Amino acid sequence: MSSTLKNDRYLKALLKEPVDCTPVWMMRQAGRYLPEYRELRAQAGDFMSLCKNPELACEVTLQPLRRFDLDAAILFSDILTIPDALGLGLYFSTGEGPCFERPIQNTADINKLAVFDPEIELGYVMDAVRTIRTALAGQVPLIGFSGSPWTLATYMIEGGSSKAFTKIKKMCYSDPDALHKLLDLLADCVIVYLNAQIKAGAQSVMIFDTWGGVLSQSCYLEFSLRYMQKIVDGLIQSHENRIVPVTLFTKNGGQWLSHIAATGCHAVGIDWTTELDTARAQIGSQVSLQGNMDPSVLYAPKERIESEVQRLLAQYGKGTGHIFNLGHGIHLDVNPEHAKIFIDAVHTYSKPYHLP
Ligand code: 1CP
Repeated sequence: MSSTLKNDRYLKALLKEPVDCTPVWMMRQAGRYLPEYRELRAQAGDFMSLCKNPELACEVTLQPLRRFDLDAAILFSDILTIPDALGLGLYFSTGEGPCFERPIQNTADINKLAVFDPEIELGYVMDAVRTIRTALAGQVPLIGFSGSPWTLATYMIEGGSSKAFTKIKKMCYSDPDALHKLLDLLADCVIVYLNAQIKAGAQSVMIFDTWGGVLSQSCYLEFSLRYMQKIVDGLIQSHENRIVPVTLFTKNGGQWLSHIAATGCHAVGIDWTTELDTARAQIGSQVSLQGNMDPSVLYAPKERIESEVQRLLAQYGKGTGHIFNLGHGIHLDVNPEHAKIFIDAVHTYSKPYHLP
């Protein structure tokens, strides 16, 4: 596999090496806001059929790169492949989001779980990574990803998406030992899963802790960050003669930045509720920052999108160490033309910030 990259801005910024302009990609950049995605998804039938077919997963990964000047590709898959591989029976019912046939209901259910072989149980993900890497032909780096143990556990215990997280939060206080057992196993699963993605060709990895921000500080440290720390410690550090940078993103985790940076990750994702200058002052000497434009800005007219990009670039200030992104996934009803305006604006207006 060739490791020559035509555009390595994203990897360089993650490692705080100088770049010519600020790299940019968008969380959920492949997906339902793109008409070409909706067309392919209608043909495939359902979302998991897209994920389980490496050629289709590759096609969907590349769709946004054909439209926009993105600096990274992200594997098209989902965080819930892990619970599926653990035997919970994932399905997506129309309009309801993810569901499990067999959610975790008691300690006995947790005791039955065992770490899988990712090349077997999640072989379709590794095939997708290999197919995408070949198809990218060094155009931009490929990001692999996983959910954090806490975020995966919320889906496994609540049985799907949740707003109040009552079952798992009850467990934090009524049966913490059982929850720790589950989170520890999930951390082991994430380690083997991400290491397999790295060996298959992922050049950087990101951990999505979408629901860590619903916890109190002490519960966050005990039930979420502790297991992300275990993962950071267990990941392959370099592959193909390159460091494999790790990004941790706890949505609504702005009050815990110094704890997150202390894990030894390379970059910390921030959402729009945290200011880039505050975050840089706090942890910018240790890690790079990814973020943080409110995805709703993409509903605004061109001039407003451009002025918001300029404001955020000025807020980060001069030098490397910033990966521009949205603070969370792109909304389903955004006009793709607005995404293009956003991406081009980042490249155009960031150049002065990278002059020597
Ligand atoms: O076509 C469809 O109907 C499926 C919609 C969809 C898509 C496009 C789902 C279902 N997952 C995805 C892809 C996906 N999911 C990616 C692809 C790469 C990209 O372009 O970014 C990634 C990285 C994810 C990760 C993911 N899935 C997260 C973490 C990131 C985040 O957005 O916070 C979470 C929480 C999920 C769970 C999930 N997957 C899908 C749904 C509807 C949900 C539930 C979200 C919720 O509980 O609110």
